[in-house]
Amino acid sequence: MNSLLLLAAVVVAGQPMTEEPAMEELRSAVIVSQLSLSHQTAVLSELLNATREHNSFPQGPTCPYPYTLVLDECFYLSPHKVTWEPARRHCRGMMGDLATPKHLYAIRSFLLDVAKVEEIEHLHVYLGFRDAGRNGTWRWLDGRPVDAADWGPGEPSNSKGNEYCGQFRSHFDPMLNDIFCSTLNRFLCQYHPHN
Ligand SMILES: [Ca+2]
Repeated sequence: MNSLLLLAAVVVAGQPMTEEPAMEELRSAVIVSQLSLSHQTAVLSELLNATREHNSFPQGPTCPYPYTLVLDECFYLSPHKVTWEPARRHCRGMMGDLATPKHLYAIRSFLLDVAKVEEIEHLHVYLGFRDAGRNGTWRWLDGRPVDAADWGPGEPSNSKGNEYCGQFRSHFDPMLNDIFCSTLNRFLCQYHPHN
């Protein structure tokens, strides 16, 4: 034990005095480096949390102009009135078709909002459904049958035997109506980027 202490004393005594400031500098550098690492770890941890938070609210789809996003689909409401076929041609000319919305009540909300902004009571618009065979079989343009529960009160009425085009009435509940294809209506297009 004594010889160890003696050896330590010799070693310490043998250190040139000039090395002590160097050791201090080294110690300081190590401490600074540790602090820096600790700071970087904290910053990285914050970034990781922010990324997790961002990913839990992923950015939804967006719509190209002049379409508007309603839930996860893109729609365009015409300001002018035309008959059903020109309405469809217009929609197909803008990378879409007459609308075949998945959520009719979201469309109702959208149209009621538009009506409020335009200071009108309600909106009648063409949508993408019809009785193409004129035999009472109503389908959306995407092939789905029209749900019987979506027809307005007393509809489809097929007045005078020739209402073959689909209309949406924002102030009715449910909203769908069959109407003459030659009626002038505003219309709702839906964006289909792969059409
Ligand atoms: Ca009708």
